[in-house]
Amino acid sequence: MDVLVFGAGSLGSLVGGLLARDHSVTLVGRDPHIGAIAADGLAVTGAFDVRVTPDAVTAVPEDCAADLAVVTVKAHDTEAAAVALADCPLDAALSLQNGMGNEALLAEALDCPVLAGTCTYGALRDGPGTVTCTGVGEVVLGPREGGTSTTADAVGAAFDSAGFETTVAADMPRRLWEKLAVNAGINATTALARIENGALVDGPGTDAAAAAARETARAAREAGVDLTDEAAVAAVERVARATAANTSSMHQDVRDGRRTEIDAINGYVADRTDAPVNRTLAALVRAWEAGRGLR
Ligand code: KPL
Repeated sequence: MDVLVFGAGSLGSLVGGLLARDHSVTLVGRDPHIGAIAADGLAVTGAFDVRVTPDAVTAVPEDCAADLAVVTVKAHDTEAAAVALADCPLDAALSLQNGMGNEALLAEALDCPVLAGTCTYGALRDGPGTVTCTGVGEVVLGPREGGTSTTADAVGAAFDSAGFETTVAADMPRRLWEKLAVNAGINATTALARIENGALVDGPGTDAAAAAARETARAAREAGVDLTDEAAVAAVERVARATAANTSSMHQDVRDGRRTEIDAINGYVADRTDAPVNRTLAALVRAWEAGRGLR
């Protein structure tokens, strides 16, 4: 498959790097990371040990036709991604982003089926031209409204052949809410406490993470999606364990002084239900962003 990965941050680099083992991949991202990949290739370390040589560019190329665009930008950059990809002849697009509503934004702009996806691989970018896989999770993808499609099956087969733990799912709306519960539990808590994901398996932050996940499950049920408190809390524990060595994406954002995805994660939950834990986590991360002039 010809695959365009839009957003070569930590997760996009890991996904693009692993896909490049079996597919023709173009990574779209920022310098100096992209310049280093264009010059010397991309090293994927940690749970993998591979060097691949995908095309690497800082803007969507003129000839951007692809079988698949994988969107991995931060939730607040989805609109910009949709604009950048709007004129590309694509057979399919797949969002592997945190937060809710990304697929709908992409579908408004793109003239191809847009699949929903979740990815629980831990990814850490430690320097230009390298990405470390700090935990092997799972890629789950499928039609964004649920059900089955031949496009989802073909994209699932492409991830599978590149060695990803892959599930093609018919219940993506529920899966997206479950992933939101994982991010609501892990991301802000690890960012505020400056801890790795594994510290939430059994530590002083575990109850706060579980409470944020339970509130997310309630918001899901109020939106008509059947996600139990137990399933949401179990998903947080499972992902914290599988990605124990990972610095969550929000922790990386705070560490590096960047705007976070707080609005699309804990803020999204707090806007939808009575969610004191998510409201507090969102307020604290927003206070940090405001202090840094990031909002
Ligand atoms: O999605 C993630 C993130 O950090 O944004 C997890 C799966 C929690 C891995 O850290």
